[in-house]
Amino acid sequence: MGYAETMSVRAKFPKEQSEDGRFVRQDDAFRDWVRADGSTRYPVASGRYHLYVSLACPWASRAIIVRRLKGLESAIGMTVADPIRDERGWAFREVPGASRDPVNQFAYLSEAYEATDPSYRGRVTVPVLWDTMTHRHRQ
Ligand SMILES: N[C@@H](CCC(=O)N[C@@H](CS)C(=O)NCC(=O)O)C(=O)O
Repeated sequence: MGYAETMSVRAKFPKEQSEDGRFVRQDDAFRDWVRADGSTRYPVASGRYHLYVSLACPWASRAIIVRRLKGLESAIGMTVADPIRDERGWAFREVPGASRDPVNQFAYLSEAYEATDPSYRGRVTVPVLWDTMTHRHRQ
């Protein structure tokens, strides 16, 4: 007998629950590639992209590690969100280990999603790679 059959569970993310109660992660809505060969609209360019992360997130931590290992810290800026979240989601504020957003002055990461696609209704997640030229973000 599965977990969903034995307990009445209210899903944290109802839109991401299958009929039989399993968590089905939302697809990335903004996935693209930064490439040097001209095959995408996102060329390799120092200073063009900015990474928004939370140190509390394993996916974001992976992006932070790759940025360090590839020696990209001076080419890609990074802003860390407050790990303590309320219902408004990831926030950029002056608290220990986090900071305000020096690039777009976003108070909340949701503003990056709103700027990219005002009709987006999914969850607002880190990491986000922001393109300062097109003013759009990639996940
Ligand atoms: N699509 C992202 C997902 C990352 C993700 O789930 N991040 C979590 C933190 S670990 C998040 O931001 N969650 C915010 C929320 O669900 O409201 C990826 O694979 O990089």
